[in-house]
Amino acid sequence: MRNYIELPNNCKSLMCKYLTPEIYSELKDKQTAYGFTLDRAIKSGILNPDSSIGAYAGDEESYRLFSSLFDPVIDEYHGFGKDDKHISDLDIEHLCIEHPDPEDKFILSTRIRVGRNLTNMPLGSAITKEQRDSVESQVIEALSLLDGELEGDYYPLLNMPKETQDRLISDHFLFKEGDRFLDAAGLNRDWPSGRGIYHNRDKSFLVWVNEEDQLRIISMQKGGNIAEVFGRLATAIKSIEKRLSFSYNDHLGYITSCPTNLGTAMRASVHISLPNLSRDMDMFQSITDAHHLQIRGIDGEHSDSQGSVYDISNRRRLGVTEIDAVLDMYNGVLSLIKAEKSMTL
Ligand code: ADP
Ligand code: DAR
Repeated sequence: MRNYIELPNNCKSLMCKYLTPEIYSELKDKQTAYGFTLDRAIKSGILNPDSSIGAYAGDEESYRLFSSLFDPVIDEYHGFGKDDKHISDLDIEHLCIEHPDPEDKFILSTRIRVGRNLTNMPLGSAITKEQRDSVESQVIEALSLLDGELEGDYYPLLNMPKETQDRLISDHFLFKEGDRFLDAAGLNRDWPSGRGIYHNRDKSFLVWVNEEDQLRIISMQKGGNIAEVFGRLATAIKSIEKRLSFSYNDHLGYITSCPTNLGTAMRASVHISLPNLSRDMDMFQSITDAHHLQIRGIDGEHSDSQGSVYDISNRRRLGVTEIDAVLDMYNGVLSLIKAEKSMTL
């Protein structure tokens, strides 16, 4: 066991910022009931100095046992203190919004997802192959009971034809493979065993199994009917929660592998075309900053935008409700569309 930690020189992450030699010395010999250690929590950030966060939890206990590191990381990312309480609200009646782009001039598609992990199980970085396969079986069983619009089938990644997998990824339905951050965090161990995707007939409702979190519950469709996408997701979560118990506490909300997803674990996004506004990225960024939004490329995290189409989503996930998170995105999209219209030649 090392008595010190040598952080990478060009390390940009919050983990590097807050992992002082004193905190490393305090935490280095501790391990959770599932045997998860500080060294495993920070491995992704050590091997990937360009990480923004640089640490993953191996279980719910990690956030308590390694709180000297996780608390300042969570506070800086979410603006959420160690004594703050999280409140969840998935009641569709509380989302009073209009269609932001009724003529479908700007918004190509809308997607809202939440991450979930099962209680009484370690998270992906600490889980064993047997436990992960058990999670897959429990989730398949719970999803098989869905009916109506949510009815669908589960497709294991194991033995999935490569062309099927590639098409699902390129069509924005399936997670990518080989993310180096997840790899270094131990989240890709035993790949592809235990991983797969459930979806309904028109792929408007999907569930990823055992990627970064044990479930990513996803509602998505063409166009900008944000209320409809949220309603489908809220209904699905309520149905699935009748059969599965999700890891949650009143401080951190829904427990996730990455601290950025704690709380609501929700990312509400649109793919939106902004050819005029994207000529003034300072103005573009000022609008997204004002509404606590992230700008991403359209092929998932760490991808570049294509042409003038951007993935715009909420950044705040902890200390806000699911309704607040969707409203962050909704209000930001209204402002972006207003700015785009004002710049139309
Ligand atoms: P996550 O929300 O899990 O972080 P990513 O950003 O990695 O997801 O994206 C996962 C997949 O979902 C990618 O293929 C991405 O293109 C797709 N995606 C994300 N948002 C949208 C959207 N609004 N419309 C269509 N596809 C989307
Ligand atoms: N790549 C890791 C995690 C950043 C947030 N994205 C997630 N959780 N997919 C980093 O520290 O940059």
